[in-house]
Amino acid sequence: MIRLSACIALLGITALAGCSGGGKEADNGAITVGFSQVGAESEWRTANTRSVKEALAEPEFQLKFSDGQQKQENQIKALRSFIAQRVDVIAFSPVVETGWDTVLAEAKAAGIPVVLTDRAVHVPDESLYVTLIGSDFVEEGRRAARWVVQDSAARKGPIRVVELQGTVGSAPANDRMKGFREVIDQDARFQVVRSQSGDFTRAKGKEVMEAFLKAEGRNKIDVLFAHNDDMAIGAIQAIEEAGLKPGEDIHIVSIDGVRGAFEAMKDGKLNATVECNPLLGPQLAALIRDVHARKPVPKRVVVEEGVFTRDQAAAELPNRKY
Ligand code: GZL
Repeated sequence: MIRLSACIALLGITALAGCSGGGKEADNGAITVGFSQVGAESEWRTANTRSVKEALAEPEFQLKFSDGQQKQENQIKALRSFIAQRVDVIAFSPVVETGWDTVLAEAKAAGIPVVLTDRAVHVPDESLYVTLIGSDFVEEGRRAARWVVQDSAARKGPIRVVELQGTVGSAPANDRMKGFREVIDQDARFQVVRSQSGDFTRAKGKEVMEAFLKAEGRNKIDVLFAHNDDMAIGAIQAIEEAGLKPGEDIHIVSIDGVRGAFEAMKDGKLNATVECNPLLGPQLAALIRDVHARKPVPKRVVVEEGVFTRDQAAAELPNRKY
């Protein structure tokens, strides 16, 4: 009930800002949408951008799209530009969780509703955004750890784990780490011996894995947990260049479920990927339509996802949509 009243309260404020809310519909009556994307850092992000652009290409929308290049200052600039252009709705995927209070208050003052997609923000006042559509990253971290525990069932400890974290301060990095630790810390055989950010990119994932291998020694790492497939794919290159067999000498679990992960699993180099669905475009378009029409929407829309392992990869690959 609190959530619903928060949405209605915000929509009430929006209505007070002017009969058509703060936004200025396009000349053809289309809903003007300002979308600020994190960047183009991973296969996941590319698929997410494609899904959003396709869904908002419909004639009922006029999309203004901005690529933040993984920098918060670029996203804040884009949000301010959308406010100045008086778009009807702002949607964005925040690169990090904090530092949005001021610009979101400016959007609220302008009577422009904000829809969060993919990642969450930490703000003192939850009326600064209408809804968040995205995955449950804590559960994704738990699923990765549950796979590691069952994959290591026959092994004695100590089982040495290294972790490639996502972008520092981002919701997926914070929450995936939290979920993974919640499960893995219940089994004394596991030791997370190294944990460092690879910023969700292949290049950085490879670089940090090289450093892990150098610091720990070639045969001292049993498991790699990567917060996304792109960093895992970069790490696989580092493991091979160190003369080890990824997927065998070092068991690897990552998150996203992008095509590259299924190809790596098919080659036996990645052991499992936890799905994180980027195809949010259609659901986002429906939410924007409802928010613009001042219909109440849920404060949180969670996307359903699964877990895929090496033995399923060949059969599943043709079905993958991203
Ligand atoms: C998750 C998304 C993350 C992906 C990464 O919803 O925010 O950002 O897991 C992407 O691949 O870079």
